[in-house]
Amino acid sequence: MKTLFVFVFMLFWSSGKCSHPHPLDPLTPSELNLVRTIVLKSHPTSTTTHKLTFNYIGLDEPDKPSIQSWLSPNKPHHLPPRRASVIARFQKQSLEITVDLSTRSIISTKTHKDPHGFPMLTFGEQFMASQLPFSYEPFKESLKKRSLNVSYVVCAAFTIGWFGEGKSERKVKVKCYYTEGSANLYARPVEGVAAVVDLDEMKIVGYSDRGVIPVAKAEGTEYRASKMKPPFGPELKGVAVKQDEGPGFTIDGHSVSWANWNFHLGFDIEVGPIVSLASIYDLEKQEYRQVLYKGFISEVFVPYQDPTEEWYYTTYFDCGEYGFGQSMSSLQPFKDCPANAAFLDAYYASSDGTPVKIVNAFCIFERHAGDIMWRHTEIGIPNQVITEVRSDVSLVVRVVSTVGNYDYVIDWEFKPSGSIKLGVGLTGILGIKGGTVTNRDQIKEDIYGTLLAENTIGVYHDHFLTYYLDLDIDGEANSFVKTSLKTERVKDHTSPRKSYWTVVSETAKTEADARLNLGLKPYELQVVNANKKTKLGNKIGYRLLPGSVVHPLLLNDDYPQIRAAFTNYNVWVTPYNKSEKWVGGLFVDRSQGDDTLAVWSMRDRKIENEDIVLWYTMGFHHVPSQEDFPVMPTLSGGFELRPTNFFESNPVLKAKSPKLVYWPNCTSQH
Ligand SMILES: *[C@@H]1O[C@H](CO)[C@@H](O)[C@H](O)[C@H]1NC(C)=O
Ligand SMILES: *[C@@H]1O[C@H](CO)[C@@H](O)[C@H](O)[C@H]1NC(C)=O
Ligand SMILES: [Cu+2]
Repeated sequence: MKTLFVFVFMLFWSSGKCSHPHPLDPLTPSELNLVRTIVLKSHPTSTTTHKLTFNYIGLDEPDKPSIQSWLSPNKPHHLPPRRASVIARFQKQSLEITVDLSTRSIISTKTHKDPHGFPMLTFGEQFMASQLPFSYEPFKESLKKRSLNVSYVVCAAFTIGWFGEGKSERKVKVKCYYTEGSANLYARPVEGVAAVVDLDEMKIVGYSDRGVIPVAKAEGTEYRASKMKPPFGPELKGVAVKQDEGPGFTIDGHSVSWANWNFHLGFDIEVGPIVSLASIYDLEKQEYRQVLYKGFISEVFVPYQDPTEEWYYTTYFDCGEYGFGQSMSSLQPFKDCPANAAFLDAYYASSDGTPVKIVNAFCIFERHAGDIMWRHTEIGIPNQVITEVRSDVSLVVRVVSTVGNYDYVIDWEFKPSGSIKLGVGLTGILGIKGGTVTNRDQIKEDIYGTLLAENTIGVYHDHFLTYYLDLDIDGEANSFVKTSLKTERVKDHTSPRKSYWTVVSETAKTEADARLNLGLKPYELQVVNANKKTKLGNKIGYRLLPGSVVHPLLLNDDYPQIRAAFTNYNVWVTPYNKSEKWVGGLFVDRSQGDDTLAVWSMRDRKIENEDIVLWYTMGFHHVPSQEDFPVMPTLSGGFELRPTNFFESNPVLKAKSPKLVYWPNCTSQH
């Protein structure tokens, strides 16, 4: 057997070095520090009585015209003013502050005295709240009652939603877990015990112990390789990646170019990765053409389906409450991403405004999955067999956001054919409830989940991911075209066939025309530029190919669903409005549903031949199974944006297949 020379390499890219600044670049550590200094200077009491908490600091994006003029080749390349958006908690009020970094000044401050909802929870706030039970006597009593050793108890803060209360306070519930003998804390809740914490006061204002429910045993919950006992398997063989000519992409700051694609990769503490200004090179027109002005996951809604006292409020908004960007994990080279990946770091502001670095927050790699870009074998011509195959390569941008127990693998995949595939993988640990049940035979009433192990119930839940997709197909003025596939009966007797299907297209005039539920009827959904046509007269467009389609199963008047009314339809289209970016509203924690996409869309604005935004909700209903325990094999879903009459013909007709790479001292490869 030949020994393969395993030669692998990694590319590390460090921010700021010799790169060209871009107006959409996320705030740098020094910019975050400057924002902090400017805001604290104008809120002097923050150092004494009431501390100021920075719940959000992000780039206040320059408006579209100034980005466009910065991009245009004949304008001078001075950056539009750098501005930051700040949401802070100060003296029990939420502040919305805009800071100008070049003039080092505050441009505006808006105080939200009694908002319906509160800002995102910082890691600092979550940590402080989670420590409070340990100095709270009734909690110590509860542990004693259960014979639990306090040194193995860990706690975490959970958002509590809104259930019709008139005035709501900024409260969370703190629940605890047992870590003795296993790192899988989520599998071992100290069920029935919860402390209510007022985040502004940072103290316990309520406490309940609803009786002893046994903590599940440690056995069978572990997932660390070092703690596993034989037998091991299945055994998987390795493969190495080698690119003699280096990677096919270049990264300049946050701008990425690869094959026929260019885009900018940004970051936000609330929503995570932001892909902007994606454009594709048209071989025939000899120019780059705009596809996506901006795309990101605006919200991830995860309602659990247990209505009992301990669980009814468990209806998470992972972006607006926990920060999908803040929760991004450092990617592990060779494991989270292949050997040919390059990595980028990200920075966000902590509670006190100081920057925190997420090392290897993004990875970017070329995917050689062994797939076929296109092919044909022709045997119809006498005495010849023609076979033409082009192998596919794509570029993937990946992040993993670990929101407590769950890990979301988020992929943006660019294909030379013009498709953008958006992938979502769910893995990590289930939301688990403790119980007295040890076998299914004992279950008499609904336990709202699946029995996964003794005293361990995986609670039913959903994951809804709502994507913000500001497609600018060959320019800003776009329309949304909904094409139904309709069965027609052959009326006269000209054909032996009785039926066929054809298409009926309709351009959405206002927002109401574009609210759609998918999966029930066949639709072709397109964002088109009606002002530009192909040579043959077809409207230039991009199509939304839905993947994992889900619809909410909660009642429309249920409180979590009112807050998440943006999931009522899979598709919505709105006219572009800079402030409509977070689909659940500006203040999502304990929100009351009065600032969601469902409310904005009620204005029924004109969306024909306008700069429009497509909102798409995909997701999963999750009935846990034993295979999801103790850690869940990745469950994948996604959708695709695909050019449709955007090009004059197959844009990869003349694509060259990737060159073969030879291993040294190896002849068996060809
Ligand atoms: C609790 O656990 C710690 C750490 O293992 C140990 O040192 C301590 O003796 C334990 N306490 C009791 C009461 O068992
Ligand atoms: C933009 O959206 C916000 C929030 O929905 C709204 O208050 C504002 O009036 C909108 N602006 C325009 C020009 O429609
Ligand atoms: Cu799930």
